[in-house]
Parts: sequence; C-alpha cells; structure tokens
Amino acid sequence: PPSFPFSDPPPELSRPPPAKGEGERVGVVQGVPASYFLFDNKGCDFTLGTIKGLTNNQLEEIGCQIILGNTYHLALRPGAELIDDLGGLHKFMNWKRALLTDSGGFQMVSLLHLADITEQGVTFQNKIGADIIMALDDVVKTTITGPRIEEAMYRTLRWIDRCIAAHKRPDAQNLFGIVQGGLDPVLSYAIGGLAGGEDKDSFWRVVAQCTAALPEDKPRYVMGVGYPLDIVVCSALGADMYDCVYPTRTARFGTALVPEGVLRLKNQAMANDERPIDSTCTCMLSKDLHTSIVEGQFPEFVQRFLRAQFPKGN
Ligand code: PRF
Repeated sequence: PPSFPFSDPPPELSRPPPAKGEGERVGVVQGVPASYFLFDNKGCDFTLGTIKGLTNNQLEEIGCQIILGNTYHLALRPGAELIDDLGGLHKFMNWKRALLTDSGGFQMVSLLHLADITEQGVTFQNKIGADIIMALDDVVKTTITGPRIEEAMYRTLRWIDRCIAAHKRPDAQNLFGIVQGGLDPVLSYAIGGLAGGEDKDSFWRVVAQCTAALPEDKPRYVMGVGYPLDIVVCSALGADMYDCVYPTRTARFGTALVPEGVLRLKNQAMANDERPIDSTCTCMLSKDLHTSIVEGQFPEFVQRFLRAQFPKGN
C-alpha cells in the first residue's frame, strides 16, 4: 500500500469528559472529504468499481464530485476491455459525476521494472473513459538525489509527448500532465513526485514554486496529499486539487479528523462519550475551506484553522 507521506499527522487529542447535560447526539458523517478532494482507493476495492464502505448515493449526498481510480489496478481487474465493452467506467459503476484515473506510472515502473512502456497506458485510460486522465510519469522518491531525478524529469517530458500523441478522445477526456523533478529548484516544478518523505519546508517550497510557474487558470493538482494542514497550506499556495487515502483510511480505522487535530474514537476514554465528534461544524473535511474561498473569506479560514490546530502557536 502507498506509504504515508509525512511523519507528522495531525496532533492527537484527548478531550475532557463531557460536562453534565452536554452531549446531544447528532449524525455527523466524519472523515469523508467532499468538494474538490478526490477519493483515492488505490489498493482497495476500487478495482471492483466501488468505493469501500460507501454507496454511490451516500457519496452524492455528502457532495463528492469526483472519484479517483488507478489505471493499473483497473487494467488488472476488471480490465480495460471489459469496462469498455460495458460502456465505460461511469456506466460500469453507475457514477454520474466526474472520474479521474491516475496513470499508475509508479506501479508500472516499480512492478514491471520499466519493461516496456508503450502508449498502452493512455489507450487503457481512453477505454476506461474517466473525465480526467493522468499522463504516465516516472515517479522517484523525493529523498533520492542526483542524476536519477533528472532522468525522471526528462522521461516524464518524453512520455507526455507520447501521451498527447496517443490520446484518442481529447474532446471527451482531459489529459493532465504531471511535473516531475524532485526538490531541485532548477529542475523542478514537481507537483507530482512530492509527498514521499521529504521535509515540509522542501515540500511547501516546491509547491509554491510550481503554482507560481503553472497557469493560474488551470487546475493545479498536488498528487498524494494529504493531511488537513497540507491541504490548507497548499491551497494558500494556489493548489486546487488533491488526492489521498489518508482521510478515508484513517476514518475506517476509527480516527476522526476535527478542527483541532485527530480524535481516536476507539480510545477507552471515548467509550461513553455521547457528544458529537465535532460540535462546531457538520460539514465535511474540506467543504468549509472551499466555501471560504468562494466567499472571499480564505485568509480568515486559514487563521481559524491554524489557531485550532496550533493553540500554543507552534
Ligand atoms: N505521480 C502519479 N501519481 C501519484 C504521484 C505522482 O508523483 C504521487 C506523489 N508521489 C501520488 N500519486 N502518477
């Protein structure tokens, strides 16, 4: 399974027991991101054309606008041919909103040992029929330094040309390029390639460098991110889209994301706690961030978010 980017997930909270009279139960579906945050079910049941543990109706109700699938896994099972024969992935999984397929560049490279990279990847993605298809890229760990980073950057550039040439449905599907180049400020605009164990300073610096260089009127997508703090910081740096297993996986394991950090709901201290997970808000992880941008209140949102996460100021 993909490993988690950073060693510092949100702070774990212990909260005092409820005061008498407190504790009205409200139904808050927690941990499921909405809006422009993508569901990333790499290695989970998405290969079967479904999101683990949630029905399509539930996804629609909570405002999910887009689902991410991985070409590599879909190609293995149920297979691009079958999906194509059955009318494409939207029809196959009965999902009317947007779909994005990640090229699976990382898996192909690591599992096939660069055996024979052809234009097949794009052909698969044309057959699967997602609205956004990611170009094949050469993903290397950001902690690696030296000529391998440069090689990945040039290979990714060569592959994007081949992806563009092989793309059969530019009218119906949007091909997204991925920038690789590691943390090198000369080589890199890398918004792919990040979230691989690098320190936050380098990560945020490269995101800032990428968003400054990439066109403002196009969606700028930081792949494999992330933690709420990273989403807020990268959004402040101009990023628009993210995908990560963290929110849904952490929720499945019984951990809730709240404004102040994370709550481990399986802790003994929670056993008789009747209070809602978050009494201040019923919205999903990222909806309030999105709303604040739309309403021109993003700086205030960032201040509130940071104060809640870092009450002591660090
Ligand atoms: N490339 C692709 N998918 C990805 C990444 C990437 O660099 C990341 C970041 N490491 C997450 N998912 N194709």
